[in-house]
Amino acid sequence: MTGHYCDFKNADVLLTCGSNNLENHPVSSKWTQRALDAGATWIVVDPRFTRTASMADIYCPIRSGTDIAFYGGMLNYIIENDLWQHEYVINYTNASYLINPDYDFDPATGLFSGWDEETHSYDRTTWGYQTDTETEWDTSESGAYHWVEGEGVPEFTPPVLKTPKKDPTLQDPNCVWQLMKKHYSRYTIETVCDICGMDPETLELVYKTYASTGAPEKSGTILYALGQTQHHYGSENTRIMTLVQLILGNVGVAGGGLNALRGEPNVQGATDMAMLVFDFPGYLKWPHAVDSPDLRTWLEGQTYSDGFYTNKPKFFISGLKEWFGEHATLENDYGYDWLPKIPKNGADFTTIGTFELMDQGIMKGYFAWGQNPAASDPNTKFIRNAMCNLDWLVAADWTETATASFWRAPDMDPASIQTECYILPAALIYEKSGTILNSGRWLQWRYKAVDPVGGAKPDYEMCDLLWKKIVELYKAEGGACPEPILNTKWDYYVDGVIDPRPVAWALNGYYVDGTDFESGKVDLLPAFANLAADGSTANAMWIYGGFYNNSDAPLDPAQQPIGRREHDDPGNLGLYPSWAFAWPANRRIIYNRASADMNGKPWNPDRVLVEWTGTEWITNDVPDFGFKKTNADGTVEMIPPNNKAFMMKWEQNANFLSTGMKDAALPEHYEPLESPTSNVLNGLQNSPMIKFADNASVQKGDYAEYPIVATTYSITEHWQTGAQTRMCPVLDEIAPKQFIEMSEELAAEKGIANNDDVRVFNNRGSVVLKALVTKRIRPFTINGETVHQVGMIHHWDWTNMYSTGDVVNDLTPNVGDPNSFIPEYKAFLVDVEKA
Ligand SMILES: Nc1nc2c(c(=O)[nH]1)N[C@H]1C(S)=C(S)[C@@H](COP(=O)(O)OP(=O)(O)OC[C@H]3O[C@@H](n4cnc5c(=O)[nH]c(N)nc54)[C@H](O)[C@@H]3O)O[C@H]1N2
Ligand SMILES: Nc1nc2c(c(=O)[nH]1)N[C@H]1C(S)=C(S)[C@@H](COP(=O)(O)OP(=O)(O)OC[C@H]3O[C@@H](n4cnc5c(=O)[nH]c(N)nc54)[C@H](O)[C@@H]3O)O[C@H]1N2
Ligand SMILES: [Mo]
Repeated sequence: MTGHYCDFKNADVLLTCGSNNLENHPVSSKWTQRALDAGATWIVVDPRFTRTASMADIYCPIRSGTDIAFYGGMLNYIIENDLWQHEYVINYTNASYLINPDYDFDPATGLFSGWDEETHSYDRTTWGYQTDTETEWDTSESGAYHWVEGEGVPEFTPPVLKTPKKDPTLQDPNCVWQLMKKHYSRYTIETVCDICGMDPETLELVYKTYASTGAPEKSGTILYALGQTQHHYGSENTRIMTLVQLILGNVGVAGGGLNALRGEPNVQGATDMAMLVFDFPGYLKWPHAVDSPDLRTWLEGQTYSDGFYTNKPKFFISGLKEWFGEHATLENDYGYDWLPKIPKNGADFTTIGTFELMDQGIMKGYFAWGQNPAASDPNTKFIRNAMCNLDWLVAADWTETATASFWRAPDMDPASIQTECYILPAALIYEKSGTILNSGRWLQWRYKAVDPVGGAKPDYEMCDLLWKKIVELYKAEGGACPEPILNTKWDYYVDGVIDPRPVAWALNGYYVDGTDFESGKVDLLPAFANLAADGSTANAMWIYGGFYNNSDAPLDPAQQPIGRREHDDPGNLGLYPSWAFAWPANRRIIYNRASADMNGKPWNPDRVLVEWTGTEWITNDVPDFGFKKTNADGTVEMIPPNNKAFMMKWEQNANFLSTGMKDAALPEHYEPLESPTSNVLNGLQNSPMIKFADNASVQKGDYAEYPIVATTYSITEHWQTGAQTRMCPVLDEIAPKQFIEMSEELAAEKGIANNDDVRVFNNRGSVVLKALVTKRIRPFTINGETVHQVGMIHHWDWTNMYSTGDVVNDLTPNVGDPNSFIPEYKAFLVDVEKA
């Protein structure tokens, strides 16, 4: 999230699209309700009339998988009707930047320029800017980048700042604005309705209502989650929402922003910590065998030419310093060579790729640690069978999940499966302490309430036991490459016992001199601004810098910024800066410079995040821009307003057209892998970069055989695979059975009555669920034909003592997005019949 839950109350218009936030994120409703009480309008866009929709002012149905068409149409509507925020777009975005004249998008082929059929990827050169001037970093004694020359800083050639050519009148045919305008001019109301299936009046009302937030003083917020992300173009779905929010001037303002309602506790923290295969903690890039074989190539490839990421070497070297401690030195590139490198085809090691490796017998051992892929991952029948090829499987969980007992699934033959399965009993959240982050990026400390039951242990204790054994073996036997293991810093103990508080010191960062974890003496860094690239600071997660910085009480979370619980609220905007700690730097609304005009005057005087008085900045939120500087003589000077509102980009302006994504320069509509219609917007059915679609395991189904669009989702009463909630008899009593929602029309066509058992099937699997025949789902008219959609909840499997059922993921396709590798759980084809 760029904002946080409390900020919903500041919105003039709320748009929930691709989330059922009342059901899945109930606390958000407290803040959306405050907006409604203050007169806001709420729009919900969802294939079905959800519990959230029942509270909204406007409900707009949409066929699953077509959100890019919906938002592309909105962009077109806003541009055509001149409803965009001119001053914001011209000054704070790259709308005026000139793009390479060879840039092109061809609707006939559905491809952007630079497509290479052989490598099946884009060369993104033609999506880049035309350069105006080139500036080298000033590393002289008085220069801003003098630190590059410092002792201990590894040698690298700093990047050259290539300032792009611009046309502030936005008239040049090669400027981003004109290219974007042309691109979305194809997305007319009629075309969008044909693709998405809503009626033109409703669609226009949605567009008009949301576009009203283009007025400078108005703000609109978008709440989204899996309805947007779980598609093979899920990242582009997310990006097109950014385009809408930028064109309306809704990013960086109170009551605006892109608000992904996060899922599992603690998915925000896990993502920060590099749960994704291509990440290094704090959203830095993990070393790659081809792109960054050594430290120098990493530094040269990753360091930005301008903006805040010019500091990346400081974050990364401090990261290595924490990873390898005293063993990380300038001479050995701070241990860079000891980090494993992502091989050329890194996709193999994503979740979907992992099971292909298992299927091929290449991956022989598997840890399912606090996850239940035999029920939660796509194409679970294939996954169960792939698991049979494992020599061993370890499940660290508090209960015997479907994964731990995959061999016991109704369709398996245990006698023929040789996999050795272990369960490590895990303590649950109430039985251990540590940090957790909410959707708004707030770090909070959780205290242990009770001791773990039986032999269960906190996950970090299990890791520690495992780690010690591995080190012991490497010490005794050497092995192929013992250095990475033997040189890793692992001293997170208090009185000899593994403990999350020393981990917090590492996450916050500290001065290496003056710190010795083992004796408990730490010199914690005030903030990430204090990080250095010369080995003098260590930090496991630069974005957390400052959350745990009180060196006088290193063992007491309550005396740290993370432990604050004050209610002060400057500006009365729900910022609560003294409640817990929000990364980065306790900033509640990211890009908050964009909340004020070029003179630093807030667009809305009642929603002041930052304001330039003429001599200084008023700051209700922590400023997200260079707002002051310290001179050589130590005096501090305020920096007057300028156009640098997005300092995490090297341009310091937000991007509409961009080279940042692998699959498109501008988000473009493609159909889901399995779709009931053909793509009418361009000549390509699926995104050219869809991942894993050629794998035999996918078994793509066709419309002729499986004519019904299906989606999956959650309900309040259960949690994901139900491993936890189906163990609660009260929850099973409220929500005892897995159901499929279908329209009255489809039910009549198939001779199905409410509460009947229904078989749902496609090439991958077949499951039996209860029919929930409802008016909440209506048939769509898509490109002139009637198309039915159904929705299924997915909280069941064969395990559990109270409530069992079929695994809905037996039906979902194991294809993914090329940027995030998220599976396409939200749109695929099935057929149904009375069981
Ligand atoms: N009680 C409870 N709370 C939960 C969870 C739970 O299992 N139970 N899970 C947690 C987790 S891990 C997560 S990630 C979040 C998920 O939070 P949400 O994303 O809010 O939950 P979902 O129910 O998966 O899907 C949201 C909506 O997307 C709609 N949808 C389906 N396809 C499309 C589409 O193509 N476009 C659009 N616009 N909408 C579509 C569905 O009809 C559904 O109403 O919830 C978290 N909260
Ligand atoms: N069809 C379909 N499939 C989906 C989705 C969908 O919308 N549709 N949603 C997807 C999403 S967003 C998600 S996040 C995934 C979720 O997928 P999973 O994470 O595989 O599902 P959970 O049921 O949340 O499993 C979490 C497991 O962790 C255990 N656990 C809880 N606390 C702890 C702990 O402290 N330590 C340890 N070691 N274990 C613990 C629980 O008992 C449970 O077995 O499912 C995905 N699958
Ligand atoms: Mo999730």
